[in-house]
Amino acid sequence: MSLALYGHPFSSYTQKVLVALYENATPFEFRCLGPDTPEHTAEWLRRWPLRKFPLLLDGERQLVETSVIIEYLQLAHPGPVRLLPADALAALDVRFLDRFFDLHVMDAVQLAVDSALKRAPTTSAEGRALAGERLERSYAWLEGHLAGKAWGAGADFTLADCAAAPSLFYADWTHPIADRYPLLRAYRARLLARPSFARAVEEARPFRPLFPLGAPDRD
Ligand SMILES: N[C@@H](CCC(=O)N[C@@H](CS)C(=O)NCC(=O)O)C(=O)O
Repeated sequence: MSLALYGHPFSSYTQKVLVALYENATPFEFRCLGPDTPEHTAEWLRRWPLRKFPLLLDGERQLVETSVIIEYLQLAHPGPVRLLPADALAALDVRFLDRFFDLHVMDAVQLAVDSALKRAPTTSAEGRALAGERLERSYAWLEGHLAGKAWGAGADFTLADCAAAPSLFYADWTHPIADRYPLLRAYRARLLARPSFARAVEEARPFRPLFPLGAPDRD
């Protein structure tokens, strides 16, 4: 069955799935949710009225929630890069880190972004300050966690890194990762150099003016 992904190149959660697809050179059609292709938006909303993207279509099977989508890709379209380890306990560590990046990094970024867009009950300044406090706690924990690791969960690139790449990318734009976190800064740089994520970042570059907090002139 052919795969189709509904999403947007600048969206962090779309990028999380794009990284998984690019890692294994999995063929798929990208259906961009934008003003030029209203038919994709209509189909996405028909299929997922909860209005969250990305959404993956595999024939008539549809999947939402990026962690589930990537688990599905590992099961139904596996490639040379195993995104979930075969060992069940090692896979649990990977799932934990995936949750960490979504809940303790990306959610904080989202709070700052939503506040800036007036989609949250906090002012832009309050949202950014709260996000900064949360991100500081996450950065400190990650700095300790990353000691001795090449990738988020150890020696291999996994689902955890698919989640880490866009979340740390945008987190650093929201609340810069300070010099006191050298391992975390180096990990973010390694993620940016990984061809799968480098490609996603390039494809999203034209949309940088959309970042409501102002995109810095780097990366
Ligand atoms: N937990 C969801 C989060 C998806 C999500 O929040 N996607 C954002 C785009 S990056 C979205 O749909 N935003 C639209 C909105 O919240 O209205 C997942 O992992 O797929």
